[in-house]
Amino acid sequence: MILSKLKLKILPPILAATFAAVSCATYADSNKPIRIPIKNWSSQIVMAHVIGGMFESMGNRVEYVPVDNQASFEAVRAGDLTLVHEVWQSTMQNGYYNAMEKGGLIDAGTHDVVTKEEMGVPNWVIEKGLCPGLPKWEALKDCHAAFATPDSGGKGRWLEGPQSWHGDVMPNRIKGLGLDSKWTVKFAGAADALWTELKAAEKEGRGTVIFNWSPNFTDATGFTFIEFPPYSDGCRLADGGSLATTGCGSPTGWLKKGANYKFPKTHPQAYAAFSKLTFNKTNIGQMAALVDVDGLTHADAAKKWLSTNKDVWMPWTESTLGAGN
Ligand code: TMO
Repeated sequence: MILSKLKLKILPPILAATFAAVSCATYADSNKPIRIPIKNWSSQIVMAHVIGGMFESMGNRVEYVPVDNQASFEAVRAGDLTLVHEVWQSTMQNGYYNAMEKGGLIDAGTHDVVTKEEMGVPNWVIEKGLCPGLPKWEALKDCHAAFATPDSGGKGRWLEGPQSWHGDVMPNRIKGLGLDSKWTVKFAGAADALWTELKAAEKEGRGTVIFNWSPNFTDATGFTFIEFPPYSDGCRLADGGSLATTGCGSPTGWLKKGANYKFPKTHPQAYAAFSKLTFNKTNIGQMAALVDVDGLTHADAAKKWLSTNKDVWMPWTESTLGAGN
């Protein structure tokens, strides 16, 4: 049914309102599910369900898709995933920008936070004097014995995250710093193993060095990143660096979102909300803590976060509903 402009002018108000709603439907989201990645650290998984819950509140359908972190950017490019919502600059910018350059992945904005992914110690390790001189890295030259574990062959142990997170960055770091005769790197099977190690080391009163990141729940519990030589572009072996430079620390960085280039067309309302949303350090720390401190499942943590933070997220979904009128 096509009404001429003339007829539209004389429509009774109620019919005009109906007509406006119909024309608004032109801008409605597709009922195809929005495909959201599930990775292997808590804030990412909770945030996936938070964003999915926001989309559902707008009438959209969502699907959660378990993916390998580094493969996820290519999957967004190819359209197998609709979006990525936690792109950490220091470990993921290569995959993100490669997918953008090939075409198919678009920048969907930046969270309101500064990120860091680095080796460090719980504050009580410093308070107990287990490695005098921390957080400066040079302190590691003399204190390795207090950080030995049954699997470390007498060396101090760094417990890295799963190898799929950063490959050989930390083993190369130890070599670059000339610490490989005193320290060794072990990879955790999953993020949970890092938090188990924090609890076990505290109980046993032994030193521990683990990989960690911020924002995370440990921002509130007390964790200190070790200060390594400053990062510079290309310092890491994988980026063309040498043994002389690969001792560099991790850079601070941004936390970005990305989407398949079709998302704004297939789901204009959901895309508008997704591009507007930006979580801060408190929001992200809470999402992790609901699981890693309070013991909720990821899905329940997201429900709880959504119900207690309506003032944070509703402006992003409400301001898009009715857009296009
Ligand atoms: C990718 N991560 C935030 C776990 O370092």
